[in-house]
Amino acid sequence: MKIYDAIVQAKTENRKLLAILLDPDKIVWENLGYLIQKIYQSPATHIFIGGSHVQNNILDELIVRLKQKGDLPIVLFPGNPSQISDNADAILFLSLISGRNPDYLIKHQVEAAPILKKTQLEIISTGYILIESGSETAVARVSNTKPLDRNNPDYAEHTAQAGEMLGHKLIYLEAGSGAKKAVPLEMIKKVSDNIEIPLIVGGGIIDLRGIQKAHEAGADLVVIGTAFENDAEFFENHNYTSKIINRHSEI
Ligand code: 1GP
Repeated sequence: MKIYDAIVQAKTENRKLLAILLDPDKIVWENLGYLIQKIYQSPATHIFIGGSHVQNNILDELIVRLKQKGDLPIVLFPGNPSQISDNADAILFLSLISGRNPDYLIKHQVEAAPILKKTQLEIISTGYILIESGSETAVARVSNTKPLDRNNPDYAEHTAQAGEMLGHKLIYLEAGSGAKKAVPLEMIKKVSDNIEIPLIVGGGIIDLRGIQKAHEAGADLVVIGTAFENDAEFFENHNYTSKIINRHSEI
């Protein structure tokens, strides 16, 4: 089954999904074996890979190592068109629809198109919406865009709806990696209640309760990056009760 179809099916069945985000630039390579072991022992259903300055050779090696040890779907979450590896299973083909910078709305996508045409990657068009999170995040700085007001869920809803009408297959509400404040739960609920396509939420979620709350508010897939990066035992010794799909199932 295609990765996107499986996400839609999980949404239909109200099975919640969880992605661990790996930034190859931040990985301590000596510890990679241990890190991979912890990923496959965790409740994660997907592995996302992305970062700001990733080199392709590092990306390829990381994916090969991950695939040697397990079979979670590996989804590229690229910061720019150089971060494409045919070894992955899919790519979130992002358009930063909260921003007004044409480079991140369409220019990078035009550059990536001929590269993607040569790969077997499943391409998942994603409306990417950056939400203000208490201080400037790397994604706001690099993209040179202004995040949406975190106190205006209506505007986030309309932005997500426009993304859906434009044909995006996923909406990603992003507070930014290492954000001080995660996406407000009220905003997650408002957006989730008013779009049909699956909703990804990430940025600034630091504990299992935060994952669970985002799921309960309506996120179909939650992304956890920094917290796992800082502590590979993040998922251990916690009583996580949200309905995360078992990683050994068909996804
Ligand atoms: C960033 O949403 C992801 O793009 C994850 O953010 O690193 O804060 O978990 P964190």
